[in-house]
Amino acid sequence: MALLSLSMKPSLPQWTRLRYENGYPAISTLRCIAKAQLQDKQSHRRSANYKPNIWTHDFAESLKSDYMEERYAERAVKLKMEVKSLLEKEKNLLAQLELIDEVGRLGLGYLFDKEIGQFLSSVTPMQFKDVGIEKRLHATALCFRLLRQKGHKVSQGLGNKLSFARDRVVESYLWSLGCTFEPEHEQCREVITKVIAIATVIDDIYDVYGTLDELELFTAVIERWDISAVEELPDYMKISFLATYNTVNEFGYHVLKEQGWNVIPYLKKHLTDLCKAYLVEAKWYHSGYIPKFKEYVNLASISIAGYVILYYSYFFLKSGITDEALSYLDSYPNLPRSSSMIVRLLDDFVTSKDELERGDVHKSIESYMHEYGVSEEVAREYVQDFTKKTWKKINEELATDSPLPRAVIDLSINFARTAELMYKKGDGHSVQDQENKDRVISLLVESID
Ligand code: 0FV
Ligand code: MN
Ligand code: MN
Ligand code: MN
Ligand code: MN
Repeated sequence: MALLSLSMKPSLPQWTRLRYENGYPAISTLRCIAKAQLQDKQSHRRSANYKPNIWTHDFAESLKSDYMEERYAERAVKLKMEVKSLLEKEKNLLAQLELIDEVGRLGLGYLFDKEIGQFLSSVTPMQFKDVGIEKRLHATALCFRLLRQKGHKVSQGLGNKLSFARDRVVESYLWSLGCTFEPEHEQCREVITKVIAIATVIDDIYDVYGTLDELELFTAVIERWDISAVEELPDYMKISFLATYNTVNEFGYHVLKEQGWNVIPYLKKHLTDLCKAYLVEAKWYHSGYIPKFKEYVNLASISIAGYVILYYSYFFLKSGITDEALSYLDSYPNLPRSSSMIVRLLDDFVTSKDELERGDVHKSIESYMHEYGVSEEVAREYVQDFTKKTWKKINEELATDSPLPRAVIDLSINFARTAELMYKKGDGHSVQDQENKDRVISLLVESID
């Protein structure tokens, strides 16, 4: 009855005498209506003129399988084992995906549900790096289809549009924990995590994915900080811009609410400086320009995102905002500069080989090699020595008066110390190998007994 709304007046044959109960037509009345409608329809039935069935009952009964004998059952078990071991042993990602696809197309996927499920849920974006560039799109598309067929929720997202970029929230959180570990700085850790996760994606846009025209546009849109400008961007940039815009404005909202300062213009300025530094590096790369060592490190101590991280942290360490500290920070002072420099050099030490192979600006080691015509070994020694000297500068800086609160000074030093950990044995931010996985698990997951 609830289905019949009061406004739905059934069209009734003239001879129907309506009887109502509680304001609705009574059941007997409705039956009467249905019967009348049925009789009405039966008078013009149609036929599709289908032919009689050719598959007679006798035919169906006569069918038999040649494969019912025991020897076939034994063979099937053996073949099943062979396919299982193929699924486990195949190391090549694309070959593995194609094998799963073929098994599925043969209608045999259900026999290997567990193995296929385990494999698909363990695939990571980094594995696609090992698939040759000419087959990568095919491998990615195939993986997406197989995941969806198996019922995994793969958002056409973000994952699809930004599949070129590193998704490193956990590692970003580890950085934040290294920068400041005290319980009361929880909010600051959240900010650092978000800033690093976002900077990692934006860095990949500038280094790997974007065309120079797109990068110019993105930099301009960040500088304008205008939501309507999002329409000018390609789709993958729209998502990155909106994530950045919303996150940074939310930071600003919190500071305004809790400390009474509108810091959005400062947050925006430092983010713009970061993007501008990314853009200069991209231009150097695309034009084939090899910077001099000093020219490179001056720019690259900005492009490591250290200023943004330290500047944003200042607002969330809750040690009080002052005009003096703000204008001091705006002048790119020594302490954040030195700690950013150390992070930059340590990063270059373990990432520049891959970066250059992939196509990127010459980093510290390579620009030193090029400028002075020395071997990689000599350049590495020089950069290592430069890192040590920068640590000494930090120590000197600690002995001088600073308008920065102690918490910001500690965080600046801890940022560089965290890089020593993250880049100790390779790229602990980007490469999720056993060593780096173990570090995350021992620091964040396992308890101390
Ligand atoms: C480092 O990656 C990275 F993830 C950056 C710059 C974003 C956040 C900052 C930190 C993790 C400190 P990558 O080696 O690709 O950076 P560069 O600047 O060398 O392209
Ligand atoms: Mn039909
Ligand atoms: Mn990069
Ligand atoms: Mn970069
Ligand atoms: Mn790097």
